[in-house]
Amino acid sequence: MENYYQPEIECASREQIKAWQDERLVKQVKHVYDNVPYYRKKMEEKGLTPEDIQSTEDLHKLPFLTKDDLRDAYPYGLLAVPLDDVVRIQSTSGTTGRRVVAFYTQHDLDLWEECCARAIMAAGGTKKDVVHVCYGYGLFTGGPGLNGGSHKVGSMTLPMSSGNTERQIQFMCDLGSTILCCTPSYAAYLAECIQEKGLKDKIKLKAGIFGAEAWTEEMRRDIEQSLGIKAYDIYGLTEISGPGVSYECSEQKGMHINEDHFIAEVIDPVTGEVLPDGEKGELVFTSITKQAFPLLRYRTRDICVLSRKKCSCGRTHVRMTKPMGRSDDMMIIKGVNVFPSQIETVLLNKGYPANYQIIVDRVNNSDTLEVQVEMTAEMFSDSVTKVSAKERELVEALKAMLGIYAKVRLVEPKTIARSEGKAVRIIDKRKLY
Ligand code: DLL
Repeated sequence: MENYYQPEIECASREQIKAWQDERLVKQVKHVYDNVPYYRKKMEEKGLTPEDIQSTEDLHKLPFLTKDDLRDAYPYGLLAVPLDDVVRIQSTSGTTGRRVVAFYTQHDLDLWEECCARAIMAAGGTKKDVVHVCYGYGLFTGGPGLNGGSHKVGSMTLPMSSGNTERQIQFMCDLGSTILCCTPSYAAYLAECIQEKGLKDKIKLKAGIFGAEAWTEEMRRDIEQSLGIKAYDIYGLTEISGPGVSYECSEQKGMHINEDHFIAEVIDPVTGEVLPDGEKGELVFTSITKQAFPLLRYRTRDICVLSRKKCSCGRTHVRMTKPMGRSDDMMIIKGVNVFPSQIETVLLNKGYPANYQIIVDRVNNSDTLEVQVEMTAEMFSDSVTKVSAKERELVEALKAMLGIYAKVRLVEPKTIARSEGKAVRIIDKRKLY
């Protein structure tokens, strides 16, 4: 079994990483120009030929790709190899428009699974582990990605997929799962159920690899405490391969981006200008090793900060912060920018569970914000006066964080729907008018 902790790659010198990126970028631009008429046209509109791209210093000259391009080019317009060479597709849920379909050759699947294997090893995984994957399988990349990564590590893999929480917990106890892979919101739900059933002593989990949706440090702390594990973040997106584009190491100070496969930039989302490390902006990825669906300068809409400071784990690949929100997840309420993560931070700091819903509406031409939060079982037995006092306390704390008034409604335990995949936190009724 190969070892997917690869210090010669993950701890390579910055010069070596740049040399890989320079060489692979030049090759990739030519591959795309020759095989993807849609992108060639975009380059030609800017007067560019592949010869204009000689190294990563020239990357900024290339045109961006956005989700709109993916939709325009659906389904085959960005495919860069003959269909005969494609062995798999994965797809996004398509809730905000047409689906995005990503294509993979066998080589692409191998490199994607290798990235996931690195993430599992960085979370302490070895072939002795029992990796319990309850990300969804099928078109969503979560299940297949972590499944493939776990195979590469040589761990026994439980391909549970999402749902059937009873069965998840039973297998976890019976088969001794040691590493849990799912969305953080589902991990929190599993923790709640395990606690209720009094089964905490029966589980052997030591680590969790959680991603696919935004989650705060407060939520990490809660999950770690309730499951008795170390919780690692993992990031990725279907367009760029799936989970494993970046992952946390034991230091947990940002996620290392697999820079031998992906070049990361952070740009000003309004002007498109490339920002220096340390500045907050929109993350942009260029795939430099993928064959079938090699996106150049793809705008993710995820807002984060990059750092190339040395990490004490020894890895040298650039780190990204947890996405602080998506530029398209950001709510503008009464002219103020509000991210769901700000609300989550307040709630968890005040001791509430991560079961909440944000409802935005417009009444008499003015935006309204309501936060519904589940009470804990203890709070539920409190008097009405005490509950009202708690609501007022939350209103104040949210005002201090967001700068605007939010109505708070404490609701009975277990009234907010649990999610088995990505949690739906925001109901923006303004979009329905
Ligand atoms: O969510 C891939 C994935 C699966 C990542 C399993 C991690 C674990 P998509 O469905 O295409 O792919 O959604 C991609 O999800 O642009 C982010 O906005 C968000 N996202 C992914 N990982 C994280 C994370 C998968 N760790 C979109 N923290 C991305 C915050 C995340 N947001």
